[in-house]
This record gives sequence, structure tokens and C-alpha cells, in this order.
Amino acid sequence: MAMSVNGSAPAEVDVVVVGAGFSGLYMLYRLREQGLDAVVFDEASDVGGTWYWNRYPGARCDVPTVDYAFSFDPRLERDWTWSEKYATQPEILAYLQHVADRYDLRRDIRFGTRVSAAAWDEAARRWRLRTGHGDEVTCQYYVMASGCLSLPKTPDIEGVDRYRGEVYLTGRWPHDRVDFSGKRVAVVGTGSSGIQCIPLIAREATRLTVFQRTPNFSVPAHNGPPPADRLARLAADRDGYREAARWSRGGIPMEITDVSGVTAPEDVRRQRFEAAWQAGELFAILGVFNDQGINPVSNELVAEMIREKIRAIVGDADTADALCPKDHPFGTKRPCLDSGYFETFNLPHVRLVDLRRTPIVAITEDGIDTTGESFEVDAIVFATGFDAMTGPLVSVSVSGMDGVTLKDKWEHGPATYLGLMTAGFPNLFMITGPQSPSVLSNMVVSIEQHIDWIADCLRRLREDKIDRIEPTPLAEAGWVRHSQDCADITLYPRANSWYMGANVPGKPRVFLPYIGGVDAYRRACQEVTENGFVGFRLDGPAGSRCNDGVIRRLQPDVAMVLDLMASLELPPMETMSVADARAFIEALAAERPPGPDVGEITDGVLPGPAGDLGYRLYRPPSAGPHPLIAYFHGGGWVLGSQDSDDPFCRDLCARTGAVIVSVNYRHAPEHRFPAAADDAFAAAGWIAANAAALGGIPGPLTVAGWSAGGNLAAVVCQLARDAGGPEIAGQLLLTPVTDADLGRPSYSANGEGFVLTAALMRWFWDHYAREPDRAQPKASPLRGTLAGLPPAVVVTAEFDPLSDEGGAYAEALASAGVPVRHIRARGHVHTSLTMVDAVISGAPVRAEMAEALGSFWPEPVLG
Ligand code: N01
Repeated sequence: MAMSVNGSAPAEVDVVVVGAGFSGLYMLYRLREQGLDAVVFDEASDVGGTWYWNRYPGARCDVPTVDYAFSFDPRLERDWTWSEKYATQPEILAYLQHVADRYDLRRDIRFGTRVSAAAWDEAARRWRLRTGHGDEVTCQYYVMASGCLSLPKTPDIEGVDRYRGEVYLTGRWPHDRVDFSGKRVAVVGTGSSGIQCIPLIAREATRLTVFQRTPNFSVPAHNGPPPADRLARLAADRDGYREAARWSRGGIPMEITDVSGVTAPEDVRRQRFEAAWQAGELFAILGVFNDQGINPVSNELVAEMIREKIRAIVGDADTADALCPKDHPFGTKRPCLDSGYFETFNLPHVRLVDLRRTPIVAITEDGIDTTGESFEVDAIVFATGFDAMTGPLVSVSVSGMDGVTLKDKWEHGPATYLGLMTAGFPNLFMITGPQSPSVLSNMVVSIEQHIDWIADCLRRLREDKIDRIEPTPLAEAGWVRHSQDCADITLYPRANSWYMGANVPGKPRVFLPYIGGVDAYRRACQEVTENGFVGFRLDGPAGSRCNDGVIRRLQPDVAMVLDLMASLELPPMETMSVADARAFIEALAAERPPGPDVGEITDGVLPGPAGDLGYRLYRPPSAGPHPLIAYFHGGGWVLGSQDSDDPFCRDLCARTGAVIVSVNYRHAPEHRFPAAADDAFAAAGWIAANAAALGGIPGPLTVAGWSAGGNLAAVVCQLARDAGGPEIAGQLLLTPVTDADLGRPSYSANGEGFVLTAALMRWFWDHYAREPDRAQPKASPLRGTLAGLPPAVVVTAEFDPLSDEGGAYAEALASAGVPVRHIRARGHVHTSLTMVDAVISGAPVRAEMAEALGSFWPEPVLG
């Protein structure tokens, strides 16, 4: 049996660790290994952290226990056998007690001790901590291993203190067994804790009333012996299995499906869902389709199949309906694993009270009053959750540089570098802090990764005689932005979840964990150290150094596309023949998502200066007439067609409510400069002249184009101005070619690795225009006269060789008195904004573009 060891706190140590759960125990182990002098403080009277406090009936982990265990010592794994697929709280607590004893950790843990305040002393380069016992401890490094879900939310319900019966909080459950036999019990809250304890409380109570505010998705755990397949894989190759976990998306080795919910046939959908339902694992049900976390249609398929299950289990139709979650996409609130939860509502003495219909008015001396009824109860169990992730960190007064507290710094949401440290708080580490994978992953894998990183960091600092480490504001801001970018392409921000801080009144609504994946995150942490502690300022007696920078600047989905393309090891396009390059572009186009539906799409031909030109017309569903856009596709004047930009044109049509006429002009090298420009100008004239017949509003025409098409759109505007028509309302230039000068800095900074390369751009120019022609404004519109041109929306992508010339065109237009809106697409490459439905982070940029186009047209128009 575990024993609490207590001694007085030492006055001075190398490292103080707060928390003696999984994190604190392993941290202490690693610190000792390095010969560092460390002490751990914990408020509890024993080890265990979350597993010490959450002793409510039915408490278990929701990650299979063979995965939810330390991997740092193979002998520990060999000597410990889990009895169930999902171990109970007592078994997990026993495991942690075993770990503490096995490595003789208790002698450096002070139980029953809370750290009440911590302050950084810059002159001494030490943290000064005060404990609840009044002791002061100083240390060089301060590690907050205080857990993500360790600060229970106080039930924010009127009258809670008035109640005279028994009150229990799942997150602070008594150590002695609670017997509900013969009692009328209320449970408030239906998150993981409520859903786990409700079936067990129902076994004892004479009457159980469940007060539900938001129904939750839950799948059966199918608990039993540890999964045989996992055990076999571990037995065959333990190291390989654990390494696979470390480099997996969620911290458990799993195959990622490539089946999309949107495109899979119904039988495949059902079969995949049933398999996941039977597996009884969170990551299985969260990975039925590869797009369920980002695509609402795919997500709803899974959600509805779960609702069907709930309706099939629960006998009473009204109760079943009330138990069906409808207000958030599946997975965006933590789904639960249960053992007989929905079945419990079929018991005659169990009743569900839907607080959405009849909210709680107050807690009274005898029970709970709702707007519909009064419930007298003998005991109330609050399963009302936690002030998650940031709560445990800011509930202690932690003050860093210049006395600024963490609470003040994070008033509008947490800001961390890698979820490990925060600027202004030197030598303070957080284990599984905000903006790290933490609660979205197998916690133990993430805990080990953080602690290994910290231990390795401290070793290196000592070797280099560094005694102070702090992330830079630039690095931190970059990581916060990246973390947010990752969340923004998912459905998660749509839910009022504790992931969003939405369960605590007044807490900023920010997505707290890092959703980019354990593997991607681990890679980022490794790169930071391998490249000389990118984004950290390091100080020591011998001086300071700082390799400042941002570790992730690409949009996460753009990075995924680039990784995928790199893995295909394709030959560079400029080494292909023109015919092969065209065939390659067509093959790529066939693989893409189609883009949104529009009212009507028709193909036609229009007269060009040297023969007919094909065009494709996109009409919004409404009657019209609509604004009219002449559109020119990208492809370096050599490649592309109406097909290549089809998803983008659909998107443009759907967003702007305009008729889009996508023109196929003549291509080089068969038809060199100025054929494409002449075709584009002629097409614009014809489209303007035939506006009414095309469904457009007669009058000024809008021109638009992407890349080389952007070049043509810009040229058309200059030609139209000079020729006195057609009248142009505005120009949308998406990552346009504006100048033949390939010497701009963006050519060298972004010339390789971002799809459109400097070499490919050279290839395009060589095919399109002879050297002497390139300086003409008809090829390089930046060199033309810009005064008197129509208003422009210029979009540049951060990682595009063309970004500087696009920016230069926007500036030059503005200098010439032309109204310009310059949209800078952060983290994008030349091609990513047109990858509709494949690169989701492009959608807000296209929305901004569409909104800007609206300013060209007199009346607001809806498609
Ligand atoms: O807390 P929760 P939890 N009046 O926040 C309701 C992990 N965990 O302790 O959704 C009425 O999820 C609240 O309603 P609403 C796991 O990560 C894991 O259950 O805000 N109701 C909700 O129903 C989990 O996600 C396991 O409308 C009120 C519930 O209380 C996380 O811990 C086991 C209310 C709170 O649900 C938290 O789970 C347990 C009010 N005033 C926990 N205030 C494993 O299986 C709140 N609610 C490993």
C-alpha cells in the first residue's frame, strides 16, 4: 500500500516539479537520471494525479490501457500486466503507486503540499516558490506537471450552497466508498464522468434522475480483457510498437483511412462505421472517414449513425431523442466511451431531465427545481467538468518578468511556444500545456515526449553552460498562430466545448490543444532543437544567443499537400515535354474534389482574333441578371484549360453570385506572345458585348485570372483603357505574373519547394515570349502605365516566387491612384488558393476575395 512520505521542503533545488501524476513521476525519474536535485510537490496525499482524485464509480481510462502506460522502461512493461482493455481507476492508481515505489520516487515528493505562488527573480535567475505551508523554495527550473483536467469547475448553479443532502463532485470523490443504496440520487452533467458513473449509480440508487444540459456522443467501450491483437504486436516487437505510437497521429499506432465519407458508397460507410462501433475505441470512431473532422457532410454521416444506435437502444422515443446530440459536430466535444450508458435509461427508476426544455431554476434545501418540476433528492453528484488546460496553470499566482502574472498574460487566451514554455517566464516548463497535443492524444505518449524534450533540453543547457532559457515573442506568436491555423481547418471551433474554454463562464473562447497531430508536433519539437533552439533566447555566464524564428509558417493543409507531392518524387515539370506536362496537369485535375455546385454550367465558343475560343460559363442558381466576370485560367500560358480551373470558377461563382465566363485562350509554345493576350482582350470585348445573352448585367465587365491568367487580366485592363473599351469594373489578380524580372527576392526565397519553382517559371517564360518581347507591358504589365486602370484586388501568396511582383503591382497601382485591395494569403503557395475543398485554409482568403469583388458592383448581389 502506498505511503505518503513527507519531509520539510528543501530551501534550494535545481528543479521543482508540481504534480505527482504520470507527468510528475516521470519528470522526477528523468531529472534524477541527470543528477539534478529535484523535489515534487502535490496537494494530494499520494501519487496519481487525476487518478488520485477521480475515484467516482466507473472511472476508467478511455484509451486502451496497454497504450496508456509508460514506455520508457521495457522492464516496467514486462513486469506489469493490465487486467482489462480499459483499466479502472484503482488499477491505474495502483500502477502509478508501483512506478513510484519501483523507482524510489517518493523520497523526493512532498505530499499535502500546494505551491501557492511562484515568482521569477531575474537578478538571481531563480524561481522563488511559496508552499501552502509557508515554506519558501528556490529553484533554477520550475516544471508545472499539474495536469490538464485537474481543476474541477465549481458548479455554477444558483443555490448550490443551500442544499442539505449529500453532495459529491466526480473530480474530488471521497476515498471511502459512497453507498447510494436506498437513496434518491441526482447526477448533473453528462460528459465522460457523468456517462461513466450513471450506470453504476443506477445499480444502487432507488431513483436516479439525470440532469442533462447537452447530450453527448458516446460509443460502447466493449470492455473486457486487453485486446489480443495489441498484446501480440507488443510481444512481437515492443520497441517497434512504441515507436509507431510516438510517430502516430494520436499516440496510438493506427492506420489512417483514405476513405472519404462524402464519396464512399453507402455500404462502405455502414461497414466502416459498424467496425468502429464494434471496436469500442475512440480513435476508431473518430477515424471512420478521413474527412469527418473537417467536412460537415461527412461528419453528419457518422453523427447520424450514432443517433440511430441511440434510438435503437433507448426504449422511450422522447428520451432517446433528448439523448441524441444535435448541436455540435461529432468529435468536436470529447466523445465518451461507455458501459451500458444509454441502456440505463430503459430502467424504470432512471429518468432523464432535459435541461434544454426545462432548465434548472435553483438548487433548494431538498433538491433541484427546474422550470417544469421540483425534484427531492438525497444526494447530488456534480459531474460538471473542469477548468481545463489553462485553469490549473493560472490558478496559482505565477509571476514572470517584471512581475507580470501568467493569468494576466493569458487574459485573452493562452500563448505558448510548443505548449512547453511561454515568453516572459524564463525556465518555466509546462507538461502537456495549451497548444500541445495533450488532451487530443494518448496523454501518456504526449507526457513522455514533453518530458524527454525537457530533459534533453536541460542536459544541453548544462553542457553549453546556459542557465536561462526563454522563448521569443516572435516564435511564440508564430506557434500560437500555427496552432490556431490547425484548429481553423477543422470543425472543432464550432462546438461549445471545454477544448474551446466554452464550459467556463468568462473564459476566452480559444481552441486550447494542438490538433496537428502527435507526429507533426514531435517533428516540430525536434526541428526546434536540431536547428539550434529555434525561437529560444539562451543566456549563460559566457553570453547570450538567440536563433529567432518561427518553426511552422505554412498553412497546415498546404504543408500536407507539399509533403504528399514530395513523397511522390515526381520529375520537375520543367524537365518534361510540353505534352507530358499537359497530360500530368489533366491527370491531377481528375483527382481533385469538384468544387461547389452552381446553378448551371455550359460550354460554348466565342470568336477570337485567330479562330474560335472555347469557354465555360458558370451561372448562379438565382434568376439574374448577375455581374459578369471574364476569367483567364493559370498554367504559365502553356498549360491549363477551362477544366484546370473548374473548381475555382465554381467557387468564385458560388461566392460572388456572378456569372463566370472562363475563356480558353491560345497556348504557347504553339502560339507565342502576344497570342494569349490578344485572345484575352478579344474575349473580354465579346463577353462585354454579349453580357445580356450570357445572363450578365450589361455594363462594365469584371476581369479575373490566376497566375498567367492574372497576367492576362491585368493586360486586358491596360489594353481596354488604351482602346477606350470594353469598360472594366474591376480586376481580380490572383497570384499574378506581372513582370519578367526573375531577380526579385521572392524568387530566391520561394524558388524551390513550393510547387511553382523559379525554374518552372523560367520554362514558362521561355515558351511564352522571346526575351526582347518580355519587357513590353503586354507581357509585363508592371512596366506599363498604370494610371486610369480599374480598381484592383491583388492576391499574393506568402510562399510564392511571384509574391514580390504581385505586391509590386499592387503598390504601383496604388501609387498611380488606382484603388487597390491587396490580400496577402499567409502560409499559402502559388497553387494552394485554387485547391478548392482540398486546401481548406484557402477558403477564408477566397471569401475575402469575393467580398472585395463585391465592391466593384453597384448592388449587393447574392447567388
Ligand atoms: O466534464 P465535461 P467531464 N448545469 O465538461 C454539464 C476527461 N475524462 O468531467 O455540455 C448543468 O465533459 C455539461 O453540460 P454542457 C475527458 O477528456 C475522461 O465529464 O456544458 N449542466 C456537461 O454535460 C472528458 O472530456 C474520462 O452543456 C452542467 C458536463 O456537465 C473530460 O475529462 C473520464 C453545468 C460536464 O462534462 C471532462 O469530462 C472522465 C450546469 N451549470 C473525464 N455545468 C475517461 O474516460 C456543466 N454541466 C478517461
